[in-house]
Amino acid sequence: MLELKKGLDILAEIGGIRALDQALALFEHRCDEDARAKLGQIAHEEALLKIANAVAMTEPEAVFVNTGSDADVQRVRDMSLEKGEEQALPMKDHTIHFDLAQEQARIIDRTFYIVNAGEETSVLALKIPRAEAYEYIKTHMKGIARGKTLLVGFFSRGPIGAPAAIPALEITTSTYVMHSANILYRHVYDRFDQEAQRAGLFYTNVHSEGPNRPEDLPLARVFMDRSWLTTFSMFCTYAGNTLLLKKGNHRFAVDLATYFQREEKLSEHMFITGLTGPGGRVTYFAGATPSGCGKTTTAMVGSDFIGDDLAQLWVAEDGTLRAINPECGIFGIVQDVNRESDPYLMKCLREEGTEVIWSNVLIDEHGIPHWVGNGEEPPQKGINFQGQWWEGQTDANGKPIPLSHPNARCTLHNKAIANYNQAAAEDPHGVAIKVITYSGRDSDTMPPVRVAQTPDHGVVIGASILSTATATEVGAKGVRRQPWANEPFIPGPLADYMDAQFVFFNSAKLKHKPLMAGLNYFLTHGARDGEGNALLGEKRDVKVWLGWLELRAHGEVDAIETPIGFIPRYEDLAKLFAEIDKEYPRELYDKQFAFYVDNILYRIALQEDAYRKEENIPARLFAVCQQQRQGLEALKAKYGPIVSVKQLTEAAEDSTK
Ligand code: SPV
Ligand code: MN
Repeated sequence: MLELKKGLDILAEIGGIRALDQALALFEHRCDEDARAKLGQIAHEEALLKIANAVAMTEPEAVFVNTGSDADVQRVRDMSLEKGEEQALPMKDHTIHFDLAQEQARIIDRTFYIVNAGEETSVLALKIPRAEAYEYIKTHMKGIARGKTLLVGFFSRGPIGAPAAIPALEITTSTYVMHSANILYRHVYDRFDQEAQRAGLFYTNVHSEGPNRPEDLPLARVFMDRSWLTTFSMFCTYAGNTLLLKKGNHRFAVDLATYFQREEKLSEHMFITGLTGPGGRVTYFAGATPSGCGKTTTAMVGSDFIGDDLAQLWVAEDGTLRAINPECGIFGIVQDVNRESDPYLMKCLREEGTEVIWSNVLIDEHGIPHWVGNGEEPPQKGINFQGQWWEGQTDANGKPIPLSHPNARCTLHNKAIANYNQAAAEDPHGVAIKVITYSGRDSDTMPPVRVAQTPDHGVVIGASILSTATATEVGAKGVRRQPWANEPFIPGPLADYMDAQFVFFNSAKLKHKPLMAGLNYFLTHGARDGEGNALLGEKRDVKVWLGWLELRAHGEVDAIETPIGFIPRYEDLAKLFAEIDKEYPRELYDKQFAFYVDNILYRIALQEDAYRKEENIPARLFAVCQQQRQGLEALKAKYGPIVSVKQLTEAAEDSTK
């Protein structure tokens, strides 16, 4: 069980500042008048101590306090250009930032949870004993900011005042990190004290890139101190490792939901988007997708986009499920973003008027960013994540080097995106979520869409997400289990997280239960009696799968019940495809929704085997697996290993007779 404020407070121990008067004396000594005046507006003692200890530990030459004022935001941007962490591009308000070639993604091998004796973590994560982490941080972060300016920012993870919003401090020597925070998060400097009071806590993030040389990268670390809600990050720059307001604090939010707010809150790796249905109604979805599996694209399909990465969910007084986006911008993968599938995003990226930080794309001789899959004529040469690049360039193993890194990204404020519903996104009441989706990268097993019969079945869909490795993690390979697509960010044992999910979705307080659905866009021809790895579907079909769920959430379409959930009828899908001007042959439907029973059984066994290796996994998971297996085996006994939709329909009718 996790306990807050337990064990040595590493930051305070290294900083040595224990009382407010010591903090103020330090500010007097280390800060100029401007910084002192700004800090003077903050009364929250614990926050001032955190800031003072970060200053005392890192020993910067100067401190810059970012209040979020226009002048401060501009100053951070200017500093970044002066320092060289970013370069200006010809397009107004566009800059480029490069991370070292060896650090193009999250460094999962150097990312640790700091634990007290006896505290358990997810079997899929790394942990480090508190005393060891203390030694490491003391050795490497003491004085790490010498000669640099330490930037201090006050942010809110969510619309200010929302029940699930939590304030956070970002303290970093990196101007790029602070510039990114200015775009991706809401400032709360003016109301930090009240918000920290209301939320009862705040997060702290301390980062320094150090000398930013490849030779320091083996020493790079990302540490999450779960007990003190504080992150430490050093010798790295990629935002997923350094802007820990994002996934570092998300991990803490997962802990809080799992251990202290069961039945009330969830913290998920989900997009939030609204889809307009019949009569102009807007139905909100929250969807989990592993990093690099199309989460941003799915979110953009909505008419009322809210967020593309994280969702804080809670049960409101009226029994509805509500959600806010802790962020207000996107740090999105640009590979395959093009005019056809992502028109709104493309407009922001290719036309003047939006502030954009590009990272790890190719910059051509005219200063124009390019990336793989943008549907445009590629340049023959330029500068990319590894330096000079030319068409045909190969690495040490003779492998072609791509024009842009597959994890190259763009950072921009959501308000620039045409389908962003800013009023809804800023509403502290959140939006009412009616549909939850879970998807992975599954080439051969699950149908494009299925709806769980019960909350328990829904939780099991989330628990069973699989994905092939993506470029978002350094060194990741093969097919990975990605429970809830949140696995890289679940600090505690998966059993605890799973239990919290069962409790939440079955809670009597949650009077309006959301539909829980599995999505899969990645079925291939090869897996359905055809040939090759080409997909059976395409990006724009997502609108149909979501559209069908929208109707289903309002009870307006019937469905075929199967052991693994309800699947759509052909007629309903054909109508929705007609709305996007696409023919939908029955033959394609039959391929997409036929059950290859052995594949599904194999999948269930894989999940059971993996979960049996862990302690305390709720029995309900195995009960659902068992039920599904029996249903599937009965189908197989009757129809053989491949069951057509016609047979599934017949079986469903038989069972209700
Ligand atoms: C992801 O990889 O899931 C991201 C980017 O959203 S980051 O987590 O910041 O690395
Ligand atoms: Mn993400």
